[in-house]
This record gives sequence, C-alpha cells and structure tokens, in this order.
Amino acid sequence: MATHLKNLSEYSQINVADVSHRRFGIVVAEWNSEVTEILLKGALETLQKYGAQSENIVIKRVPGSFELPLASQKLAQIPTIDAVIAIGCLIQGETRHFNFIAQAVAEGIMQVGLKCNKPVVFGVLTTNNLEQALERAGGKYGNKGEEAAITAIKMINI
Ligand code: DLZ
Repeated sequence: MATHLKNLSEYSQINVADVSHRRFGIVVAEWNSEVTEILLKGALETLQKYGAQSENIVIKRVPGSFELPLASQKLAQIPTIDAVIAIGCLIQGETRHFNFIAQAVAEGIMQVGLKCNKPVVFGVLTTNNLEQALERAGGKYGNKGEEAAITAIKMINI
C-alpha cells in the first residue's frame, strides 16, 4: 500500500486499448474538491488519451465520499455504461469518522461492481493530511485519477 514506492501515473500497457466506443460514468465527491477536481481532470485526460469521447463520459457530483457507492450504482445500472470511476478524497481527522467512512466506501464500491458485474473503480485517496493528498493528485506520486482511469480501461478490456 506504499504509494511512495510506485508513481500512480505509471502503468504497464497490458490491456490498455482503444476505448473510443466505450461509455464511462464518473462520480466525484465534493468534499476536498481542491483535490477531487484534480483527480477528475487526470481521469478525463487519461480516458480521452485512449480515445474516449467527451459525450460518452457522464459526470455526476455527490456531497462526499460516503455517497459514492449509491451514485456509482445508479450509473453502473445504466446498460450502456461500460465502467464507473468513483473519485473521492478522505482526509484523516481527529475522530474515528474517517475510518468508518473509508471502510464503508471501499466495501460499497466493491459491492456495486460485483452486483452490476462491471468495473467500478476505487479512485479514492485516503490520507493523513492534505499534503499527502496533493502529492497523489498530480504531485510527486502522480495522479490517482489517472490510475483509476487506466484501471477502468484495463478492466473493460479483460
Ligand atoms: C463528514 C465528512 C468528513 C468529516 N470528512 C470527509 C472527507 O474527508 N472526505 C469526504 O469525501 N467526505 C467527508 N465527509 C462527508 C461524508 O463523506 C458524507 O458526505 C457525509 O457524512 C454525509 O453523508
């Protein structure tokens, strides 16, 4: 789980093929939007790099990461959408709130993918502070949004 050993924007080319005829859903949490909007930008640029058309990318915003699973499910249930990317940024606070939400979001997103039988990607940063988040949102450890988009492309093409 150590991101400092791997740049999030570096990936192997296996199963990274053209997605010009694919449709994507992206759900973005508004909490920590200074981070999540950068993740969204990274995801969009990566999808478009591999051919995705902007009219084939549906973007929905939700209040916080806790809302990502339900919104992801609504998009994943649309038959023409091939994959969903859930984008959020959870930053550890002083209470245990972070742990409950992080656990629920990870579990929820995985369940949506299994239930809908299509890729639903966990593009959620879970960090100790804002600095760590920004390091993974276009900073020295790459962009989690790019990693999430590549994962969606690879999982569609498996
Ligand atoms: C309440 C809350 C807190 C404290 N922190 C975050 C956070 O760091 N990142 C995030 O995406 N959302 C946070 N939220 C909001 C919850 O995800 C959720 O939107 C609310 O609890 C309402 O359900």
